[in-house]
Amino acid sequence: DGLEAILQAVRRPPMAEMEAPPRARTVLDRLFGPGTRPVEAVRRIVQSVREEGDTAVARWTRELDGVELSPERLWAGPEAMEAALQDPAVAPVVPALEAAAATITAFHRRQIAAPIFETTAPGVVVGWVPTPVQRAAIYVPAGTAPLLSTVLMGVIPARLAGVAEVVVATPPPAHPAILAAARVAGASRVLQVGGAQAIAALAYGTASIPRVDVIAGPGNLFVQLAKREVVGAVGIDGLAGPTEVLVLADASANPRWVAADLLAQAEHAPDAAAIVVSDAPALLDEIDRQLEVQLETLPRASVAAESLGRWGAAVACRRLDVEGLQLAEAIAPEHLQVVTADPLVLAGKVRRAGAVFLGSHTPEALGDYAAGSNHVLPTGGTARFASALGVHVFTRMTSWVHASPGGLEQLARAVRVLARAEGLEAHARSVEVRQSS
Ligand code: HSO
Ligand code: ZN
Repeated sequence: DGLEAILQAVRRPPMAEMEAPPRARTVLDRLFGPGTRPVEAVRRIVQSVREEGDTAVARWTRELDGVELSPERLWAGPEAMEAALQDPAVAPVVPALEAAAATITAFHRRQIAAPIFETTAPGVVVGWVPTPVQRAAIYVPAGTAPLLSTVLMGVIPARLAGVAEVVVATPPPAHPAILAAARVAGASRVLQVGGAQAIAALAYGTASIPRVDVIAGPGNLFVQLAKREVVGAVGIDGLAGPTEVLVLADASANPRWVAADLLAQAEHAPDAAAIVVSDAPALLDEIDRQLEVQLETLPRASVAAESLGRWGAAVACRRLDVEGLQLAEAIAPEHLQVVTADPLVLAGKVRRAGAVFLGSHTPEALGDYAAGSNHVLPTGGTARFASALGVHVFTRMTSWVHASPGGLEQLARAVRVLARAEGLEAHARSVEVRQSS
């Protein structure tokens, strides 16, 4: 029916089947042979970095980024980060970075998990104790624009988790604004390596790049495929696909504002998706007109227009709380904006969305930068099971168990019986040997 047709239209192919964009296509053909798929190219890059370490990292950086890595340029340390804060092109942005860092810190601080302890039987205490990972890497794509805000979204939760060393990885040369943001967020240092080679080096370690425990952050198809390749050797936050917004709007919505929100999503990339659903057909018509008007003066109009043409949709429905909600649940969008007279009513029924933005004065852009919530969110329907980036991604939970002599007695019978039922006699005896009688 209608729902299925819409889902077909908005569902992107699985990552492993995705084609490289035209520019990357030429490079892949040259380096790996004609017709090589991204997934295969990434596998080869990851494997070579695993086997050859720094040599392979330097080779892929030369081939793919056209940059000659030298040992002194590989890392940007505290002095380089500090110097970037004074860069005349960056300094005007620093107060805004600090303001955003403050709200992100205030919110993410609340995510720090408290340990729990439970007496499960007399004399037996079991704990669940949060423990930060030792080293984490935040990947920050360079692409068309340096994503300063992404530095904050990754580094701040890692620092709050208590991670001892937080590195930012970004393609060389790191933009000074990225270095400045890394400093504001409290990163330890910046690795000037990008792409699949960066992910492989961070996952397995090389002579000059220490292996990390968790890699988080967005990145292009190659970066995500590399994360998929190394997961297990290292923890990852998730696999980020193209960004999306679904707007549920009723007749009370301002068409100019909704159009502006759709364009804010569409300007990210040609494969970004911006969809609006409304029970007011007149609103959809007006949004359409507004899109045309606003596109005319948008610097990234060609990107936004391509995105809207390929993945944009305006859907009329009878009832937002029935069909609209159904569509939201089926898509499980990264961002959901509820622009209705009473947004809490609808938002309260949504179970599958990366982030929900309530009401007409809450454009997604607030959450992208400065509200304090995280903008690294589950995409491509993964909000069915995944959550926003947060302190939990950098935190492991360790179980603690303590028994007193009486506690051991309490559990002894059950352990002996179960151990012998499993044919594991040594397990049973390890309890028995401690029993007094
Ligand atoms: N909307 C993007 C995040 C972002 N927007 C960064 C601007 N800069 C994905 O959630
Ligand atoms: Zn955005």
